[in-house]
Amino acid sequence: MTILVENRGGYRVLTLNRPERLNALTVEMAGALMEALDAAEADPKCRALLLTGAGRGFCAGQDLTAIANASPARIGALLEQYNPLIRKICALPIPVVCAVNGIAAGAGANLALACDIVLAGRSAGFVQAFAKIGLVPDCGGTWLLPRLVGQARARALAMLAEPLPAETAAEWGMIWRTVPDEELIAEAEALADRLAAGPTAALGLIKQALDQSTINSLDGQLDFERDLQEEAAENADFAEGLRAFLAKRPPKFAGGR
Ligand code: LHQ
Repeated sequence: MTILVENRGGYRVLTLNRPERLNALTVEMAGALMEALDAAEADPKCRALLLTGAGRGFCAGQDLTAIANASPARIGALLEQYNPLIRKICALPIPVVCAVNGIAAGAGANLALACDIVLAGRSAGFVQAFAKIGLVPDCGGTWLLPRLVGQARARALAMLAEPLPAETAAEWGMIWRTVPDEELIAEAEALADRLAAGPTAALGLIKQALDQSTINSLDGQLDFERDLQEEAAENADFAEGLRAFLAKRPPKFAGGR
């Protein structure tokens, strides 16, 4: 199985599982990941996701052995398999944590960056490997990178295709933070668990608001926030949050979407 799915009550762990190839992506794997994302979305009990990789790497991007003789049209067509994954992760109404357990290269780097909160082991790294083989960053890299780290750093990362240590990625604001390698999975699980106990509908609306901010004017965004706030306030978790605050106790969010 190229994607492992583990149900942990409130959240699910999805593990890219081709460790002998540093979890390089294939069409079959993209299909399995898409199925797992769809299943998570359809299950109201699944309130967060954790994405990670098996073995010493997170994901080495497209499996290059699988495209050795591919025509340019086939290369383009392959992205029709990968793009829906990025769209789906960004549009999922639940938070997605990524635990980058080793090198994240090419499409693998951008798959990680599409997640909501990215943790990385201290020895992990990110490489926009595309230019090394004469390709262009894909899977949202040219959109995500300049927004995360600014144009100057995005251009150098994309054109030089040099590995960026996870620590630097965190300093630059490309990811949330690094943790010692041996603590990565426990930290990521604790984070997913915490998010899964959160006000799920509001967390989904927060994703929407931040995404929309990239295309809205301040004026438009203020209106959008007002509408989302009304929607959040209609959810029982808002009433519970208020009650808990006033009673000076921790909230117990039901997480209805
Ligand atoms: C791999 C791969 C790999 C196959 C390591 N494929 N075997 C493009 C085209 C079309 C549509 C879709 O999207 C894309 C987007 C892309 O993602 S293009 C970019 C593809 N990725 C790369 O160019 C990265 C290639 N890999 C590397 O540069 C290195 O392997 C990195 C820096 C990731 C890791 O280096 P090391 O830690 O030194 O490991 P390694 O190179 O020894 O790799 C371990 C094994 O995994 C090795 O196999 P072997 O049989 O020798 O043990 C590699 O051949 C294999 N592997 N990446 N992408």
